[in-house]
Amino acid sequence: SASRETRFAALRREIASPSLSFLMEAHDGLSAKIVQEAGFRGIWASGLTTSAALGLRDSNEASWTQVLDVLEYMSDATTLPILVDGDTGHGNFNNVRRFVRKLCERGIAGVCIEDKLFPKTNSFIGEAQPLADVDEFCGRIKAGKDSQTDDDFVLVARVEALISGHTMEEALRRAEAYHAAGADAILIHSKKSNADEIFTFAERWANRAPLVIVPTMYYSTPTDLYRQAGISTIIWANHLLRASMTAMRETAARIHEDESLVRVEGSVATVKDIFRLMGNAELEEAERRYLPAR
Ligand code: SPV
Ligand code: MG
Repeated sequence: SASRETRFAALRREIASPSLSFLMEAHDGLSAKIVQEAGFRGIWASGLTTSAALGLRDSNEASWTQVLDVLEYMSDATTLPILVDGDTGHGNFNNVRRFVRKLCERGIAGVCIEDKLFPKTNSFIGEAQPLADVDEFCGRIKAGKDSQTDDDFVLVARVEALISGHTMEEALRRAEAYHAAGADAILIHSKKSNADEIFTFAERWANRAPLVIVPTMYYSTPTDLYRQAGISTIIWANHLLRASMTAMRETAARIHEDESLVRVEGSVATVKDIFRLMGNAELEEAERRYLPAR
């Protein structure tokens, strides 16, 4: 039954199914709960926003075990499958192996690794970032797949060729190599302000494996066009962190200026809402069951 489907199987189904799926960014337990409450069926644990929520840059400043700790809070906070942004895999094939084993232990349903070098730099910074050697990156993919302890664990290989200024041919060559190495899906990334190169890639890729996209920079393209192009999964990659930055800034500025809470009270979540979202009702029930009656 659906209630017994593992999170690994749920993510695999989202990515493998012919219908368009959506993963919404979260970066901690609270935002993970909000993604589930909104009705999404999966979470993108973004490296950019998980880092930023810790006050760090998207440059592997958080160690991989610190990322794992955040993922555990996110996983405990929801029943949704999580695709984690594994950056470059935190090193070579051997680091990928250990990372994948630890993800599987904690019920994290999948990982995306990108074909760059450790320490990574965010794709939207600078030009012509160096790419990993294709064969070396294929080793990372194989090592990751050989290390998964659940058959449904999903490994997405992310192609940075277009971002780094390489040709469409190079992007396709890399995607084909990563697919042959065992990747379950290909994330083709672009930083153009329109989706032209995404559509060209999708057409030439012709569904050899599911395609995942991240329309952060080409945000104005209508979603139905991705459906028609046969895209598997869209990642809304950073918008809860960005929304919270705006809300926190406005609220902090208003309180600072007014030396009063009067103007913010009506526009912030209530304290009761916090109790509800964190499941305080369950604790009260458990107290009745487990604490001696008074
Ligand atoms: C992230 O959310 O960390 C990503 C997507 O990797 S991007 O910022 O577009 O590289
Ligand atoms: Mg990232």
